Amino acid sequence: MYKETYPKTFPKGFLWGGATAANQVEGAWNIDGKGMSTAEVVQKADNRRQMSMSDVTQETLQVALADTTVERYPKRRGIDFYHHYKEDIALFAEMGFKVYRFSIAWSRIFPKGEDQVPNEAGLVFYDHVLAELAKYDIKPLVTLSHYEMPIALTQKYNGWAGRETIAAFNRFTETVFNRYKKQVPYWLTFNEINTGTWGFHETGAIDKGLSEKEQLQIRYQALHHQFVASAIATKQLREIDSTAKIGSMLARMQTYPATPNPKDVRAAQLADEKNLFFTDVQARGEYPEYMNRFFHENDIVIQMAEDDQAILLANPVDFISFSYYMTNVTAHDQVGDGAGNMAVGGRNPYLKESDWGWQIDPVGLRISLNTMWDRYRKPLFIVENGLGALDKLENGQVHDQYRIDYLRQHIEQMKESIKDGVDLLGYTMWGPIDLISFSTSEMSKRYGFIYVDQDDNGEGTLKRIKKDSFEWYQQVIKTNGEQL
Ligand code: BGP
Repeated sequence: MYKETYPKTFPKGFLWGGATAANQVEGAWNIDGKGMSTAEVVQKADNRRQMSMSDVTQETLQVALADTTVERYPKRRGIDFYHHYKEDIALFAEMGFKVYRFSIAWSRIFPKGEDQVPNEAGLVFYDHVLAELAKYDIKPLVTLSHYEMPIALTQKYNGWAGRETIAAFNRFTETVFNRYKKQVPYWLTFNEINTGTWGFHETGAIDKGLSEKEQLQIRYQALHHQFVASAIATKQLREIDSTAKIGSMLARMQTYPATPNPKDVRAAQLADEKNLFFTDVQARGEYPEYMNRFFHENDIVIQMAEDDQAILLANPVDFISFSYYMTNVTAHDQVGDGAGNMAVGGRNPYLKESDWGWQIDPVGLRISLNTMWDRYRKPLFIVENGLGALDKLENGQVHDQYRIDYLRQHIEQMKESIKDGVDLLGYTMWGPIDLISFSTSEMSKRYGFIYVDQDDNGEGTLKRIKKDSFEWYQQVIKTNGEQL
């Protein structure tokens, strides 16, 4: 029997592709009826490599609302995918993509969050994107909320801190499920939902200046509202399009103990529990006891409506997706856990790091895959992974061997996990085309197989240029991961 099933490799139909988010590529922030989104009030910080996306205050919000400059707010500009989507999707098709992960900008469909009728022009844009993907037989994987929401909901309800936002979101989800049913086989509700513990970019709630305790209270309450909204969306999708699948999305960060001291091992376990808490709720349908204990010990009170728990329990996700960039190290006496800034965990002497200090750990991907498969027994989907680097364009070429090496090493580990028995649906590397960085709002932190001619000041022709890695990934897909 063992001989019949081994050696395993990537299954037939494995979904190879790439992932982007509306606010990092589309641009066209005030075109065709679009409203302003939370991502578009985040200023570019000068001369700062690491910038907190949770820096928005009432004051900076007022400045941003009145400001129409695009240079100061690069996510308003993106890489103008709004007008280049045909060209970009053709390039994805040329690489052989089986799947493309993108997000729908909620503020294109409901510009003010609670409009009487959806904005038809916004819906039409995604009709076109879907039609273009269908032309090449590329399956869409759509994120419903990727680090943005209509800013009007922040102004009215303090984003997800307000329970009213659940109804607004589920009107949006019902609208897009009805509009795009039978065209989208895979949906995700909230991108990297666990980063809601870091603040504004995920919760849309301004809590700058409050005490740490008050912030925790607001953030976990906002997250509870997202859990409920996600479960309601799951229910809606099952009624509207029973063949489509819906998943959760976690920024997976495995934490290692700094030493074999059992206290350090326990500290690492705790850090890991706090990471997996989110998928525990979304996959199992209930709050785990270790978090109830954490809330109790930290005086956090989650306000729940009467049937919230029943809604969660009745609507767990079909599959679990996650992003994977790095691992962390912790010790029982370490101050803080690095949350709020991905690059500030303990250092691991066995790992190299990227130019932005993200520790590169391919084996950690296998550990994460195996851990999550053991824990949930639901199909997994890697929906982000990649290397942000400072590429050099010379004579019209970018020689990015470092990117090829990074991706190859991670894909090798995926293969090992599949041999270990993990059910892996697919792999959408992050940023197949260069885009605006989430955490720094820079253009120069590049991930793509396709170079975009634009600098940090928004100067450039926006011309798309294939890097060396373009052909490499094309080969990977063509051979279904055999030729790495
Ligand atoms: C994830 C986000 C993406 C993305 C990626 C890389 O956390 O889901 O939106 O951008 O990280 O991060 P960065 O752009 O900060 O390098």
